[in-house]
Amino acid sequence: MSKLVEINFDGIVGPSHNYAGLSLGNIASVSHKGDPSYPRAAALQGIGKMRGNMGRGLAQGFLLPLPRPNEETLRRLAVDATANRALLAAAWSASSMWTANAATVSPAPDTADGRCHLTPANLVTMVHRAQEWRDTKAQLDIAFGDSKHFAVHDAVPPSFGDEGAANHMRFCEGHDAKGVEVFVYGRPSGKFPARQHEQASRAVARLHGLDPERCLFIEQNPLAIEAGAFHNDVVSVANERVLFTHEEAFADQQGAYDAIRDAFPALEVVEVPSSAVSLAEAIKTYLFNAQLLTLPSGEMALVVPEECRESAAVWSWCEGMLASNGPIRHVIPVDVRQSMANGGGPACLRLRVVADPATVDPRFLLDDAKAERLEDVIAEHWPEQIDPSDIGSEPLARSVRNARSKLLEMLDLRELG
Ligand code: SUG
Repeated sequence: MSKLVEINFDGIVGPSHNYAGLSLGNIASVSHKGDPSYPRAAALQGIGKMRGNMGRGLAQGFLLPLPRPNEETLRRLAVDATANRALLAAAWSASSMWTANAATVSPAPDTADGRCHLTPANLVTMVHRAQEWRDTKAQLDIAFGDSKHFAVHDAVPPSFGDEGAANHMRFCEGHDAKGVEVFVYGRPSGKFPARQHEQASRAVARLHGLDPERCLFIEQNPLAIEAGAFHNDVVSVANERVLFTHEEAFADQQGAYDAIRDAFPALEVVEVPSSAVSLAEAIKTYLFNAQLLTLPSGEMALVVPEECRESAAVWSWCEGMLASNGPIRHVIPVDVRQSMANGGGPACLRLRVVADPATVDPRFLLDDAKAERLEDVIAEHWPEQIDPSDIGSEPLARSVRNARSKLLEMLDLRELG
């Protein structure tokens, strides 16, 4: 008898983690452009977050950094010493750490063939992210290679931008029950790109064999995109029957609640009003880029970035929420500052997959002993600091490649070399 649980697959922060200002519309990425980065600390912060969730009794997996610098990108874009720094940095980016953009996942209870379906995101809007999906798929093919339980698709064609689970929410009574899947898309309107195209979301829903009565397509508020919410998961997050959202997340806020409630009557909305936390403050602190988790006790916890505790408005809203009788009973701050400075909070760093852990390749699952081994490899081989001028240097390229091969060796995943 298979036991479906939510497993969070966090991206291990790669050894080339750096701040290149590559993501127009992502305020943190643009404003930290050129800062020195600390890949070792970044990766250890990520492991710390995974350890925290494991310690709470939750299933934890991980995905690996992709090969960087990406020789194929350098070759296909003819990037040499005369090319601009941004193109060079794109080929070096460690952006696959944000696995909420790795794929969209529809758990087995939602799909026509009763398997869990995964579609890697094409990420076409940003050049540094568009190079990810084939290598991501290679990992998904292994981790979820049991075709009795999983189906891994190719990304949808590039004409329609797809950013994966960052724009996807699932409502259900329990993770193992039939769900209602909500796809949030954007429409181009102002100075920033809308990265999720409605037609990409619709294609993913068809590929996954979702019941049209149990999926919804909702437009993100263009004002949220303009304020820096380049993905829906910067302004809302769902878990089981709860939608935790900013008041200005959707183009038609009340219409969104009504549509979800029609399909899923048990919906509970926890809405943060703009009068308590402005859109700008929500985007700065990433209050909504939180992991909303059901603990083994049945209570829900919100794992937020430390930055939330430093904002008087956000923290007093959280305290007020905890004092009330709402469905979210715990708020847990975590330090993922290295990722945050590139616009990636706790929710960006994980891909949720509902599955029986026994059906997943165990090499991608974490336990305490493996977490310790990961920490050892990172402490020994990840660069301590990268300055922007180091990007492109041959000695750094060698050290980054070597760090990744040590990791693959330790995990017995050399086939991803
Ligand atoms: O795609 N940042 C990522 C952050 C992704 C966050 N993911 C979610 N919201 N789910 C992005 O914008 C910055 C890289 C740089 O500038 O060096 C970057 O790619």
